[in-house]
Amino acid sequence: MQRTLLTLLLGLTLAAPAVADSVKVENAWVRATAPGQQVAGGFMNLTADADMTLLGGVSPVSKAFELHIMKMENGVMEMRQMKEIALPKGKTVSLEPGGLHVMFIGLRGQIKPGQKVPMTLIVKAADGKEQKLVVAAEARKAGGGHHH
Ligand SMILES: [Cu+2]
Repeated sequence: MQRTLLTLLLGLTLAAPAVADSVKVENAWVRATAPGQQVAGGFMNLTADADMTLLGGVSPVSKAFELHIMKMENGVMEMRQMKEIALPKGKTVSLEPGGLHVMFIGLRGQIKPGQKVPMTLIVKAADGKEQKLVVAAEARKAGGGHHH
């Protein structure tokens, strides 16, 4: 009996560091939309405490959720879909206008300034296990996002 308990406790202690792999999400916001608009961009800063990967996500506000990047191609700004976004240990990855972002596609309704936009990000931890990250982003006016 005692031995079983000890094994169990040791097991829990050893398992603990794997659970510590996490991603800090800061300054999450979504660009508010005009009525009838079909897509919206989402932005945030992501800092992982281990080498992790952002795989995608879901949100109740849209039918689809994609990872995108804006890139200059032959003098034209183009948007490309990304299969995943690497989150290197300790480095803040900025999703911001003109660069990496998440995109809500097939909006179920208008996103108004001040509205909270829920989403669940799916990240792959250093140990290969997938984790869900619940994020509540605030909708801001189109002109409200300043470039730094
Ligand atoms: Cu996009």
